[in-house]
Amino acid sequence: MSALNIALVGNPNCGKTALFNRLTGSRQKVANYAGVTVERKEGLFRTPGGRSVRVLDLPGAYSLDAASPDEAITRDVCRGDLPGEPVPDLLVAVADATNLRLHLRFVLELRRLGRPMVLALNLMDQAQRRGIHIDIPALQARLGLPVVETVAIRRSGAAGLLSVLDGALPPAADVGEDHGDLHAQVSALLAEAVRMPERTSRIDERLDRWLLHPVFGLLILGAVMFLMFQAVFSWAAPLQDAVAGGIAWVGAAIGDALPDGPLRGLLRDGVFAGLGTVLEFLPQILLLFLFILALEESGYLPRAAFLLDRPMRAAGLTGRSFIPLLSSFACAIPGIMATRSIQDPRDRLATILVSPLMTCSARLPVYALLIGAFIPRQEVLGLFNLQGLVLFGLYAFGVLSAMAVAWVMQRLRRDAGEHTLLLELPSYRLPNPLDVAIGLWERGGIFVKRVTGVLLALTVLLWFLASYPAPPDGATGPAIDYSLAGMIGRWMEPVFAPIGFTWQICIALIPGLAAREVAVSALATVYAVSAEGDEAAAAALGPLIAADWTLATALSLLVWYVFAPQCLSTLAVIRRETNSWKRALLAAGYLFALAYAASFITYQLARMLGA
Ligand SMILES: Nc1nc2c(ncn2[C@@H]2O[C@H](COP(=O)(O)OP(=O)(O)OP(=O)(O)O)[C@@H](O)[C@H]2O)c(=O)[nH]1
Ligand SMILES: [Mg+2]
Repeated sequence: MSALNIALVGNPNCGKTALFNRLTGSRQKVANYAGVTVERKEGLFRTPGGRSVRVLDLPGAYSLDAASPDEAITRDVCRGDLPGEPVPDLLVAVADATNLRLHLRFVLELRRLGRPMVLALNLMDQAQRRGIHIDIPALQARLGLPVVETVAIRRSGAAGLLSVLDGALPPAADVGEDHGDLHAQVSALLAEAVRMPERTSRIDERLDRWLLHPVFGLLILGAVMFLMFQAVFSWAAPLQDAVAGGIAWVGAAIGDALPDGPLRGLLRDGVFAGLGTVLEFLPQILLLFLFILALEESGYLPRAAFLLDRPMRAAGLTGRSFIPLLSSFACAIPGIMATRSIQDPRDRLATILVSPLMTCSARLPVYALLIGAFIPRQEVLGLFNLQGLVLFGLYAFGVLSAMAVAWVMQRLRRDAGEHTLLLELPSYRLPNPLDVAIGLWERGGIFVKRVTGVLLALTVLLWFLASYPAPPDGATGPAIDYSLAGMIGRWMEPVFAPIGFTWQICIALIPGLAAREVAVSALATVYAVSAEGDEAAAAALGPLIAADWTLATALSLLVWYVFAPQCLSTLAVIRRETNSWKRALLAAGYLFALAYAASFITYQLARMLGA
């Protein structure tokens, strides 16, 4: 017997993906705001009764009249209009039980499709907590559909749905006497089957009074963001020291254990110097993700989007761009994907083009290395740490530049359409520590995989280039001077001399084009190979560059990293999401131009000021 095809459909943020994960045991991204899922995802599972089921998780939609690209996917799957995608045998309409007035509207619209359908009332735990009483048999009779209760975040929370799947397929929904408007029908259903307490959520109201306040709200938002960046620098420091200590110890052990020769060189100066330096930043990256994950689950993000709508409009974006841009702090790729929930195509394009300016986590190793080497770790006003302040400044610089670019783009376009921001504000929720821990584990895993995959390959390649051809007999300088990499670096040097880059930086930029954090491991490799004598090679990269570069060079490189589009995957995603090579090239071109210009100004200014 072939698998039963079911699809999870419903308004945004009702828990479709949580239910999908519960059914299939997978770990698709779940978060407490609308528009998390932007693509359909399929999974397979077997019911307790032994039936095999193929389930589709769909992007949330408010109606079948799609307004944004992600909603269009849902509409097409429900109608069977998507080529290569079979019409689902059963639609599982998912509704947030605490928000039925909104969610039942879409359920009624889906019922009009006349397909076999079951209604899953999700978030029943929350509904019960708030004293919402739902008369299931009455609702079932009124709708002419099986209705089940689910709690997607609980272990056995999908039992009711599973037993429906094990039984005979419900008949096609009856659309016979369905006319009249949806709004009136929802009111009638609610009147008959749902009893709500007077106030649905007092906590939400109280919190919103402060968090959505035009002045305090913005202040609190600023404080949250600032805390996040301070934490990344100060709280991670002890952990980082521990990691760095461990790495140094392993490095020394390798150096001692191996006989002198190419293998020792490759392992110690190539693999070890490269990977070690990047791994050192894992604690900071995890801390950043911890903040983002907790914010995502809390329900605060749509509020922040709402608060920032007005200032963002002044810059030519809207509050809708906030969540995609915030995700870009972790990585621009999910950020760019998240723009699918933006309805206006021009707003969406503007958001895509500026999202690489949000400081992604891959830049953190570069920033942290340079800040650690050049900025003293001192207290400012007895409260802040200067290194944290500089880091915050770099993030802020990225954000301000994005606003400036968006503003220019808005000037260039002619139709300045006004859309009001309609955002659903979800209930506040304390993030579940276990979920956050799992999320961290996964993202940490992705980082380590990247480090050990692409990075390792590029680092080893660079080590070969930096070590061969070997210096001639009687040569006095370090080996890299005679190598291929040395030649390439010297050949590039004139182009980058006006912005203060040394030839070693030029070499590191090449593998760094593939992914930003590779530049750090590349620098480590270049310096390890170019160091004279073992002591220098064993020393960490920070002190080496602190001795070799001027402050002006370091500042110029920091600013370069604010802009330079050194990430092939981001460019590939831009090309896919805009469906245009031209736009991907436009993004790369404008970012490189900005990077060069900004570094030039920084370097020349810093030199004038004597840095
Ligand atoms: N308390 C509780 N929380 C739930 C339940 N189901 C989902 N959630 C939470 O609700 C939020 C939204 O869940 P998602 O699964 O991302 O919702 P979605 O319907 O896939 O949302 P979109 O992809 O944006 O359409 C997350 O914070 C979940 O952890 C539930 O039954 N009870
Ligand atoms: Mg989802």
